[in-house]
Amino acid sequence: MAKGKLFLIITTILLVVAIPLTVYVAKQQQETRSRAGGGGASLAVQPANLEKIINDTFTVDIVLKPGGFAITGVDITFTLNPAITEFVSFTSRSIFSDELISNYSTTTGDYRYVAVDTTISKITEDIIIGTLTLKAKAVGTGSLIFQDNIQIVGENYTGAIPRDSDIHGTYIVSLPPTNTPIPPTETPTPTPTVIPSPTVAPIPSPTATTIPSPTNTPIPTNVPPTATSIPPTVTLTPTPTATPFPTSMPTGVPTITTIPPTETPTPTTIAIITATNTPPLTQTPQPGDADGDGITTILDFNLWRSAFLELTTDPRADINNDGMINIIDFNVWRNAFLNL
Ligand SMILES: [Ca+2]
Ligand SMILES: [Ca+2]
Repeated sequence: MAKGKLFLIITTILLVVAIPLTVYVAKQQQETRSRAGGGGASLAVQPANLEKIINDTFTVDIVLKPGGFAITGVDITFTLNPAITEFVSFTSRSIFSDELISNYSTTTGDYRYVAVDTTISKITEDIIIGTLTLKAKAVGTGSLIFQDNIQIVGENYTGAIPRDSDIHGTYIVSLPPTNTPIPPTETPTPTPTVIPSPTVAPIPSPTATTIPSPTNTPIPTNVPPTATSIPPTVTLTPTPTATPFPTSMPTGVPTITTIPPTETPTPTTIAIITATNTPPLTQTPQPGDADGDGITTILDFNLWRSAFLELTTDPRADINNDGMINIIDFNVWRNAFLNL
């Protein structure tokens, strides 16, 4: 009986421990699976929200989140609000072997960063691409927006990798706290002396001078001097004589209004000519366009890379059609992509 009881107790203990353990392990496996097959790659700016004082210089990191993919190239554009935050610099962390474009446009506030990796390495973990230095330029809300035309390419994936939602940045710039000038005023001796002097000075001097002078003028209204002051105003009657000029003006106006109507037909004809010119321009073939979608992008690079590393046997990777897939094809693509 004692042995049976002991067996029962041990079995119960084992069950109590085993059930939660099994649930825990199952949950962990599920989480790992969901991470691996995540929504897609995305970008984030860190920190995403900051409050800054005007003229402050600060840095934010641009982070690439592969989301379960093996990243081999990025074509990123993010837009700043140049009226609020001034671009100072972008320091790349050189995580890709080839940085093709790293450029800021002061006119649009766009920063474009294009980098590919021509080696066998690829990015599978969240990583900082570079650090952006900004300066709080004016009071308001600045922003850092990742653009929709961003392309991310990766190993074993044809075309652009699906995108998960990006984390954009918001930077609030305000004036230095008005409390700073107040502290000095709090110092006992100087403040009291400053306050009384301005308050006394403005009130007596202007009020005294203004009040007497008008009050004096109304009183002598009966006195001839006031009458003499009216004549000067009468001398202004020459101004009405100026009215003849306006009358001549209108006569000039009608002649002008007739000219515009005759010119308006001409623009309409120009518009038709430009429309007819547009179709033939679209017929130019694109060098470096390995996938044949009409544009040279990092997707073409990725197609070449996969075949070059013998991960695929896509004949389209032979960009210059010489029967070989080698770095010459990469160079053709690169020259075309960079318009060299
Ligand atoms: Ca293409
Ligand atoms: Ca070739």
